[in-house]
Amino acid sequence: PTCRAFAAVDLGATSGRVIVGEVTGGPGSERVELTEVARFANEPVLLPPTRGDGPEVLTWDLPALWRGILDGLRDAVARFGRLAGVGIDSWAVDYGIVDDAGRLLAAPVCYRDARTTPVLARVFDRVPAPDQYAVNGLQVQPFTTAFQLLADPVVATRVASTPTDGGAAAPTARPPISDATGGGHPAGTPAGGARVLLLPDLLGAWLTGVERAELTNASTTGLLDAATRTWSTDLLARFGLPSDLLPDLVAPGELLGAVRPAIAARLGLERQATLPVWTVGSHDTASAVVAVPLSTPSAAYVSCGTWSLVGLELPEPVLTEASRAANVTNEAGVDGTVRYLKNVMGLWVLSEALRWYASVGEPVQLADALAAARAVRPLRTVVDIDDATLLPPGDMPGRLAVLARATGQPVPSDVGEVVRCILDSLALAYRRSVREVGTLAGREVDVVHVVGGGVHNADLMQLAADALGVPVVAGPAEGAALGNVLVQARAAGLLAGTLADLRRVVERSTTLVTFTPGATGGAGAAAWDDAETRAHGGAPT
Ligand code: LRH
Repeated sequence: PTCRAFAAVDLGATSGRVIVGEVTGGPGSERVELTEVARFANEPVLLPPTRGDGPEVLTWDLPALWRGILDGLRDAVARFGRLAGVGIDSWAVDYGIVDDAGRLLAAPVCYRDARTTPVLARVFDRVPAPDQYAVNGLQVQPFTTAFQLLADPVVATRVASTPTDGGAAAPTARPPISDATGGGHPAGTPAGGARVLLLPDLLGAWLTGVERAELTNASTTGLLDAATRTWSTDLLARFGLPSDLLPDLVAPGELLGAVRPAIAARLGLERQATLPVWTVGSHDTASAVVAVPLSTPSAAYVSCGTWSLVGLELPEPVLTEASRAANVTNEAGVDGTVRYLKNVMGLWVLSEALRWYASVGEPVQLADALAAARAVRPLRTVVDIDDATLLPPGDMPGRLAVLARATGQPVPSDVGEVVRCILDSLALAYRRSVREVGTLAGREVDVVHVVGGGVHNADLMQLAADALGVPVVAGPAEGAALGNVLVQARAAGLLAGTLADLRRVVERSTTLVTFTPGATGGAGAAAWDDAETRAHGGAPT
């Protein structure tokens, strides 16, 4: 019989998973059944310099991830006998650089590291934000790949070593944007065979020996033209980056290559000749959006995990000045769609707060923290959860206290008050973001779908419904893995049709739970309006 089991490698910023999705049922009634085969921690580590007093660098433990992936795939093969494919997705923007022989030059740096700060001070003078947005349609975040590359000493020493007089990118020999780059690149300076590979592309190249840049994740680099969906040679030149630093693009749903024989042997693949690696929406959010059971253009989504990505699926990018000013991003989705969305800081703030309590000797379980939060007065203290101080790892309760004081609100002082503040503030940000994207895209949102691990947090789902004032439909929880499997299965010919057809498979495969505004007597519209004012330092009304 045909093999119908696909392995999704889904890497999140706090854990990685290998999940097998089996396609069952006949044409028109297919379902996908997910089995979690492996789950492994993903914890970045601070690496100090060996000399001087430079900062420690927050670095991904890539060898541990690679080990987790191979062990997981081996378990998947052992359990399912054969696999019809592998697809890889992960968080966006981060990358490894390989040399002309394909050897990794340094451990990839975590996007929460502060290394881009000096670059950010200069990059917008050189390439004004409106010029960037007009081409890439991308939100401004300190961790955008382009800014990381400009702060990367590997780019400086291995890639940018050709001294130049400034060339086309800097006609008057102005200093480079980056401290790191030796002298900037004239457009077209070769990268000496070095290549930047986003993490899923790097892992895919390790598995297959084929170097490509998958499109959805490429759209988070700041270097992709949002309209043409090709690398922007113009932006590369203006940033002073070599034009051949990036590999050729590939769309999701293609055959990347076959797993190399040496690795196949390690996976115990005796029962099959080859194992294909399919390209999927390798940006986890792109795969998650595939699995959102959207049924109308007026439906919005929240991909709720470490981040909360709040937005709409659109046929075309919105590149207006108003959209740029609101920092709404146009990221590439599967099948030519646009993920028009806002990054909300997400459950990171909660998980990092709990990690902080544990680190100071006051460990608390999530369930107990949520129970304590339930007992706190609704909307007691609300902050702008997207405040930049909440991005790096550290003392979340302390940072929330600073934000509370700055806006003249009661300081959340125990676990319950801190967690209540986080959940209320997240729901408030969903409300603000859904309104913003709806207005800018000209859509009146009447239902919001939530996918990702956050759907297990019923308190947050009800708060979201209360804040948004429209029904919230929660599920599936493993959105990214399911979207990953769906795109593989379609590429392999086991599913057919458009995203709408794939979403019917999602509906058949998942139990969705609807949360109705006010169902548990939560705060009403006026209270959320008032909270919005307070979160930004306005007096309560
Ligand atoms: C979510 C995510 C998000 C990016 C961020 C870096 O995991 O991929 O879409 O903005 O991580």
